[in-house]
This record gives sequence, C-alpha cells and structure tokens, in this order.
Amino acid sequence: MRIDILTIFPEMFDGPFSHSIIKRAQEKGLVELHLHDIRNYAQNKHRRVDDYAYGHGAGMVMMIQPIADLIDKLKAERTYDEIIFLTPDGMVYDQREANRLSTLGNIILLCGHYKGIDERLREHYITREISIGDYVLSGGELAAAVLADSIVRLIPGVLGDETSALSDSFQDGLLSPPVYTRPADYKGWKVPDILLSGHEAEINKWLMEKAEERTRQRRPDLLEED
Ligand code: 6GU
Repeated sequence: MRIDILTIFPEMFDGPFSHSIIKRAQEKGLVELHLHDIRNYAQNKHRRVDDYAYGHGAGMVMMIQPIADLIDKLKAERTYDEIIFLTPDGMVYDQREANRLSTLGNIILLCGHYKGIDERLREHYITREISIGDYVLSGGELAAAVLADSIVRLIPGVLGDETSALSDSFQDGLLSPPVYTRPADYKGWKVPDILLSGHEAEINKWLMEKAEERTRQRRPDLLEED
C-alpha cells in the first residue's frame, strides 16, 4: 500500500512515522509513506498557499493552484483509490472505515489549514471527506497521522501476532475485556480465578461476557448499530 500525504507541515509527521509499528511496516516494505510539501508547488513569488475568502471575512482559504498541481502530478504517476480530505465537516472516522481503507492500493491524504480549502478542490479532486471527531484541530496533520496509524496496523504482516488486530476494541463491534499480567496477587488485589484456571472454553466465555458488559456500560451505542 502507498499513502501520499499533502501538507504544509511535513515535519509534523517525523515523530509519528519514525516509531515502532509504522516504522517497521515501512522497513518491511508493507507500506510506503510519502510526504509532499504543498508550498513547493506554489507558483507565486512568496510561495503563498492561502488567500482571502471571497465574499465574507471567514479568514484565509487554501488556494487551488498548488494543491491541484500536486494532485495532478501524483495522478499522472499512478491511479489513486481515494483522495481524502481531512476536515471537521467530513464523515466521522471509525474502525469500519479503517478496515476498508487498509484494503486499498494507493491513497492521498490532504491536510487542510486555515478556514479550509477552495471548494472547487473538493468538487473536482476529493473522493472522501473524513473527520476524526467532533472537536476542532488546528490542521489536518494530526488527523492524517491518526488515519495512517490506524490503517497501517491493519495491513497483513504489519503486526507480529496476526490475530492481535482482530481482537482490538471495535473490531468485533465490542470494547475489549479487561486484561491482567503477573503477579496474580498484588498487595491483595487478585487476578480473577477463572483466568488462572486453564479452562480455555470457560475463559473465552468469561472474556466475551466481560466485553459485552463493558460495552453495555460504557458504549451502549455500539450495541445498537447494525
Ligand atoms: Cl480531520 N481536521 C481538523 N482541522 N479538525 C478536526 C478534524 C480534522 N477532525 C476532527 N477535528
């Protein structure tokens, strides 16, 4: 899989992409992450990528030309399955969408800033608009890093234990059950006996009950979904 990220702050991805799972996935050749500085495509003297909004004082808007030229260049090199704009007015991201995106070949993530991007970019280039939740970030970069992380860990071969992504919270529509490790007794706080019993079938039944109980208590909305 290949992910191209279009941003005015490529350095913001140095941290998230140079550690653990995403780093190893790149080293193993399972994913290619490419950062593109939108400013390098500005054709004006001062390398401006934003301008005043027409018609009202909404603040600055990211201009068409640099982003359009950059996307045109990438599209001439390969076909993209999705061109995603990260924006608080997009569809709210969830595990189902992460699963879907992880099956694609090439995607573009466009990070917005200021008051947004010229609407014509959304009409003519963007195939999907995604928000990571109902709060406002200063830009799409952190949201793009969230998407990249959640997608890359689902690519087969990225996680050491192939089953571990399958048992994530949300993957089966439930929150995960509680987990414990040694010691079995910490200052009188004991691990539930059932987990030490060795009865695999009963343990699995207990884990499922706990997952359902936790979901009912904390996220009943997840149980109502189809
Ligand atoms: Cl994708 N962008 C911004 N700027 N804020 C957000 C967001 C995205 N998702 C939630 N808040």
